[in-house]
Amino acid sequence: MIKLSRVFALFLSILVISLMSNSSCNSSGGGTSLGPPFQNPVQISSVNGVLDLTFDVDVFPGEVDGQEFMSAQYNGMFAPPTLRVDPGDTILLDVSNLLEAMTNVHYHGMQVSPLSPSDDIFIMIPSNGGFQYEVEIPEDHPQGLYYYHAHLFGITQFQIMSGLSGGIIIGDNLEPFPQLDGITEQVMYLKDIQIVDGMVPSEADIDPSAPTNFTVNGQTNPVITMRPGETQYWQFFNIGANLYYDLVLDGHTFFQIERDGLRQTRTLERTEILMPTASRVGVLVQAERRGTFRLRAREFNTGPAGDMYGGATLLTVKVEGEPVDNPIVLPIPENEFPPVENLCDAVPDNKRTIVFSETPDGNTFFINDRQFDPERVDTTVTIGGIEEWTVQNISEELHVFHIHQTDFQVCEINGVGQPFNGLQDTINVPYQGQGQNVQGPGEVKIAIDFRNPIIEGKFVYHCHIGEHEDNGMMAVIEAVLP
Ligand SMILES: [Cu+2]
Repeated sequence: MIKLSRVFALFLSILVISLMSNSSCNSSGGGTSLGPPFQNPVQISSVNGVLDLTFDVDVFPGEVDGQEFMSAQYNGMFAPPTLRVDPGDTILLDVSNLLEAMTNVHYHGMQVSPLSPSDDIFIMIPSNGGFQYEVEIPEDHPQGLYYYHAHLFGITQFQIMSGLSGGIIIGDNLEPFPQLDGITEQVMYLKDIQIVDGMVPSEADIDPSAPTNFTVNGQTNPVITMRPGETQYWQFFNIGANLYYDLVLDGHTFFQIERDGLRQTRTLERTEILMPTASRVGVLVQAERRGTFRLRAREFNTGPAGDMYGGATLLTVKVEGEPVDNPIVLPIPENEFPPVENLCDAVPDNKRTIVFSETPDGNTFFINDRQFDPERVDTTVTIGGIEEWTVQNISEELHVFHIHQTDFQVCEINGVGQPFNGLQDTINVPYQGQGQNVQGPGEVKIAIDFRNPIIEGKFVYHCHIGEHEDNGMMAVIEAVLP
């Protein structure tokens, strides 16, 4: 939602853009000039089953596309390390909070205990305080793309935009596919940052529609070089505060094999991938022919009461040199994918309806007519079952449903049955009246797995658009043993 206080600034910036003949403004296709060679974030791997690290959370200097800024970061990195762990490992994360505000860390998508000192988002680390997280990853944990981020109600949007989010990769998602042995794997953090007077605007002043700086791993339009016929595995992490990414790679098809830390049931061939806030997607990319190709986030509108994100070039692929001998044959045959249980086929143990709504000014957000209250339990589930939840959106902008500690399968969108592609932990919920033949609320029907006893305790489900979550669109769920 565009805040009125921002409209004038937006008008001015549009005026400036239109006056600049050779603009490379960030909100209008930014980074049109080629950036530096692409760099993966630093990786830190577990040793002997333990990943032991310390994060100093403080205000550090940063630089994006030639603009210097100061923002809250982990160890001085806007694109902090990718944590590499295996099922059965333990993450020991010692957080030292040197900010003036409180903070905490959530382990997004991971099926781990929500109890302290594990993935407990009710922990609030005070200014000049510290906390030692100990997150035990079960031996049977799915392998794929997860992430860590600040999750402190009321300032999550601000802290994530400042830089407090980074990737976690569990195990080896390519392991079932021997033909992919040894291919180049790239980590791509999709993060944007708004900079005003050398700082991220305050929580109240961030407007998701305002001009922003799109980055990949903190770089602006970095360049990846590939040989004709070469196949790479690109791991997209949408770990920014608010934005959807509607991704295209000019002249190429994405061969999607993973979503939200979970292998798909088969290769999904896509010319476009819509990544809601907080989603992760793993794709195989095969360089088609010599040339220069752009990975772009297309302009995206979240609805009549929503936001408009300008498009941007995220990175550029230069395909050059000698063609590779014997390119890998894509897509991967369906029978090579390990089987996944179809949760939509199960008879649900319980059915619930969750309603997302907001005030007409778009500044206050609700789930089932209530704003978030950490002291109240909104939903109690009995561990051991699969539940069918109907998530309704009666507002005129999109929302992103996310639940902690578990995953779900999308069974229907606006009453239309969905193909079984696998499980996920984020889903876009259409807005009211979206689509040609749809009257009434946007509606997504999902089957959620509540069988793993490790989820015992209190956690949350919410809209993962930071602005909405911070302004009330979050609820407490308690999973109890029967
Ligand atoms: Cu929302």
